[in-house]
Amino acid sequence: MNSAADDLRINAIRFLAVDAVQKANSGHPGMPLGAAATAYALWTRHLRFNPKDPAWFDRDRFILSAGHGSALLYALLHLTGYDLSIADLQAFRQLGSKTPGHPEYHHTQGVEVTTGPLGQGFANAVGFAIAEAHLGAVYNAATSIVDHHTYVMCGDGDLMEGISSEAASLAGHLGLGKLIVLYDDNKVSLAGSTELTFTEDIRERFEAYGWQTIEVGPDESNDVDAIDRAIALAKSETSQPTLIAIRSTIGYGSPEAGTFKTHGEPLGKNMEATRAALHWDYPPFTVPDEPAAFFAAVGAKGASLQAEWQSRYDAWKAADATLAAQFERARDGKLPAELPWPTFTAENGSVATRDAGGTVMNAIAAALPELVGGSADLDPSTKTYLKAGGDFSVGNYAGRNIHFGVREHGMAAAMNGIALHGGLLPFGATFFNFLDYCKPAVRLAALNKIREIFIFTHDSVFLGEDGPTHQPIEQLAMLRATPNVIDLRPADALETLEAWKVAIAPATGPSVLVLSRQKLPFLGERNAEVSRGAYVLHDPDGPIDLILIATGSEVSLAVDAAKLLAQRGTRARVVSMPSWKLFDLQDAAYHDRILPSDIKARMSIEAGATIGWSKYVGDRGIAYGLDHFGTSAPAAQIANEYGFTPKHIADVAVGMLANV
Ligand SMILES: Cc1ncc(C[n+]2csc(CCOP(=O)(O)OP(=O)(O)O)c2C)c(N)n1
Ligand SMILES: [Mg+2]
Repeated sequence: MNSAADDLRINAIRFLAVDAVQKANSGHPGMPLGAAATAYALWTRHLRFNPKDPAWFDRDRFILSAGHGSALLYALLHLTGYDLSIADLQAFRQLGSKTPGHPEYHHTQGVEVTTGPLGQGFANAVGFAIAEAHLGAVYNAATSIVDHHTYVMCGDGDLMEGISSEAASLAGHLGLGKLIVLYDDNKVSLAGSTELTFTEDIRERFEAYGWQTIEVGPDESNDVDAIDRAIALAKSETSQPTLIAIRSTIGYGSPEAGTFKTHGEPLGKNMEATRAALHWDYPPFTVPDEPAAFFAAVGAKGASLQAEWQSRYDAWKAADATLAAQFERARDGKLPAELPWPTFTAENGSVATRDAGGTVMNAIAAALPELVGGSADLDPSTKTYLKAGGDFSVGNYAGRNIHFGVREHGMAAAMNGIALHGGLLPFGATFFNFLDYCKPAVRLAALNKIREIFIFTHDSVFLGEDGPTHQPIEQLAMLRATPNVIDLRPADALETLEAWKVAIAPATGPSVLVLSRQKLPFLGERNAEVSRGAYVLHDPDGPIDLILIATGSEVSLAVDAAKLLAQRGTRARVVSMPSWKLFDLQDAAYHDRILPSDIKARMSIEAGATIGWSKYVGDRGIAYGLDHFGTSAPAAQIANEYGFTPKHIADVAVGMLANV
């Protein structure tokens, strides 16, 4: 049984949330009404946070995976003293407000990660917990400076999404004991009862993954002490993640409680009845004095929690200034002044860019300890294993190679969590075609403006025999169309090195390295200006007749075609364009220097979808690519079949010249 004070405070959360939804005439009241007691127990009795310093490094992380319940989170942030006013709540879902429809990382203090696409927050949380475990193993010494929990609130929808299975399986395997999921088990989702869709035994499912599971029954779902006990039990289990299933009632208090009708519509005509049922006699957006003072005190406790940590931190820092300097540099997202970059010369011969990438990563790894990551069971192929890094595993959380298993989506979402936790720079690798298996998380990395590195190898039909199921066609176009993503498709080992320099730099979104399976010739010692997106690789003697623009493995093909053209008396410039996004960021003068506006005969060459290339080749030019699926055959046969040969390219270019 709750005290009257507890009930009043829980109602304060509930009604701030539903009043915000009502005023916006848009949003989701059901989840906040049903899950407020859970949130209350967690936030007032367990969560360690400091509203006055939302970036306190050792705070517990709270992730609302059920992002549609944003009003619940905003109510908690307001009440506990974050920078979120009643006016902000009243501006819920309005243009430019701090209270967007779903929680957005860059908009609202206290929001750890943007959520809304169901399942993502759950999988992000696994990354947060990985980061905590790794940093603790690396940096904690006599004193622990990284020692906190990752809490998630999720709903049925999160656990229905496939990504939660990947992430939960990984978390169980890795024994992430400080990960605690509060599952709002209300047996209703947007369109109806879960009887329609979702009837497996969730606890058995999670136990099979290696989780501890706890249930808070229907009679206890608003009982603060019962929820409190469950959380305490979850914390006491340190070798397994915990799922607490709280058998709650969606829309609690509303005449339509327990039905999907409360999920995503303002209470409207049911508002008065809901207020009456929960004995809430206050006008909209009113917080009575006692709850206001109570929540303020809970928030204020954060300052002393942080101060206590700070004194431990100071002692830790004094004991090992070098380690502390490394920690703080990585925490602040800064790079070392110098890194031991490898060099590539003609003597290296032909090198697949995936191999060059592996060489670069391994060369800088020791000097860049924040670089952690892995692949979706492909590192022998993606060449992304850090040879001296050790494996992140139970008993060795200091390991830097994370074996994500065949779980691309879970991998990418976990990377987002690792990056947003702070202190680390994650990478993740798979075949380029399997970008499709992690696209939703890549998109959120872009929306969150996360600095992290995706490494996609086997980047075109020239991967050969595995055939069209594995050969990417439309993936480059998709990445280039995604805001904030930096596309990088280097042409040789030297460009791969330069691409890595771009990728680790503090950026406004993820970098994507698109690398070849096949060997590519060294294109000469030069200033490979990957950071400017495109540069002139080769210029003919005398005035330019036409420009060949190519990316990645097609750049050497363009060079060979230019040589053939020269023999025929046609003077071709070759532009290597490893990144559209970076080129587009350059000024008009640079654009005109690389692609002079008076030269209309321009041909792009790329073994992928041609959509978008017209912006560089213009309406007189030709975009040469692949607007169909590939085929299973050795790469040389594929090149012949699709006309990716110097002779054919030269012929097409000459034909273009005739028509300009
Ligand atoms: C990937 C994805 N698919 C669909 C939706 C749309 N959607 C938002 S909430 C929801 C139902 C979620 O059900 P549940 O998690 O049980 O939340 P509850 O209704 O209990 O609040 C759906 C389908 C979404 N946000 N993300
Ligand atoms: Mg539900």
